Amino acid sequence: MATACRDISRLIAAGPFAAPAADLARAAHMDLGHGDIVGENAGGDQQKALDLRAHDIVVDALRTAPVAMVGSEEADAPIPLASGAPVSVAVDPLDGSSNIDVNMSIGTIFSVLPHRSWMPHDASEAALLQPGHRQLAAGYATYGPMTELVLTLGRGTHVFILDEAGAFRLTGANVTIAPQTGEFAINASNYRHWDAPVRAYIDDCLSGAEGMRGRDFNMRWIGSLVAEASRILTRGGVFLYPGDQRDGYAEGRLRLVYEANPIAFLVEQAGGAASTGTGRILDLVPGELHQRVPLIFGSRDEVERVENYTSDPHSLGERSPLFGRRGLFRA
Ligand code: AFP
Repeated sequence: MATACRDISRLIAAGPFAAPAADLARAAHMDLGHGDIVGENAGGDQQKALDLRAHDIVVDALRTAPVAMVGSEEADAPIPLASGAPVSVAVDPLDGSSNIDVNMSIGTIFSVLPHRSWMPHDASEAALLQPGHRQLAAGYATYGPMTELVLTLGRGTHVFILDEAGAFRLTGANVTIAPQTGEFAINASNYRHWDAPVRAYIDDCLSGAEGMRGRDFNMRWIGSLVAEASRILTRGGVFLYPGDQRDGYAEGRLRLVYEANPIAFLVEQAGGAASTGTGRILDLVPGELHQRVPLIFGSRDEVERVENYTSDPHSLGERSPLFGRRGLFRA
């Protein structure tokens, strides 16, 4: 995966000057700009040329490793590789592709699972449908001002930066997320579609020091999960992509197997929390490879507060509608 991430980093950095690939598969994509739309994936998301190039690079790299199969956001069904190998990999080869054309940080997210050999060949997808707490490793690369690789093997979360020679060098061992935060990340344009608990939580953050939280909050939204995760690992914060009332968004936008699970593993190993809003992400048993899931992760105390807004509606009542900036009385 490190080799693949290094090669994807170089491809992205080359932008419109990327050299044609050696093999036909990539060349077929190479006459397009990174951000050109070339199709649609299993989940109905637009596929850009770079999505497919990154997918090709990852699969090619995994063919040289002891990997039984790979499940990719860019392929409807898992791809069988080395029969009898001990692990399987689930991957989002390029996350944040809506940021390609505007030169914003994007990334690759991966999850490593123990491979379970299944008798019926057509059950191969089932081998990837394991709860996230069974992951052996997880990581992501962020292709930004620096190319970083954030990795866990189940003993802490560690940060590596790609150097000029093409090696990932450890720059942060056992990074931790502060349990409290004053910064939230959510796409606020969806406010009218959120359920009441999410609206109440964000309202309270926006009410700031005059409101029930008694402190001001800052907001960030990059539109790239890996960039948000790196910021939260660095300075704390809480990320929310809840389910909402829009068609197709009842379970949010992010994918459980190759986005939420690896991020959740990394975040928990750094002392943070990752939830659907009502339960731990890593306890979920996936029903299918490309299923979506609501995702709230980051500073543990803040994730638990969001869960409380959902599980304890009475907590919504703590905030008297009669007091506060918009109430009848000034507190
Ligand atoms: P794309 O890969 O389609 O750009 O989606 C990126 C993403 O899955 C995740 O990285 C972002 O946090 C989230 O979607 C942004 O979603 P919105 O565009 O709805 O804000």
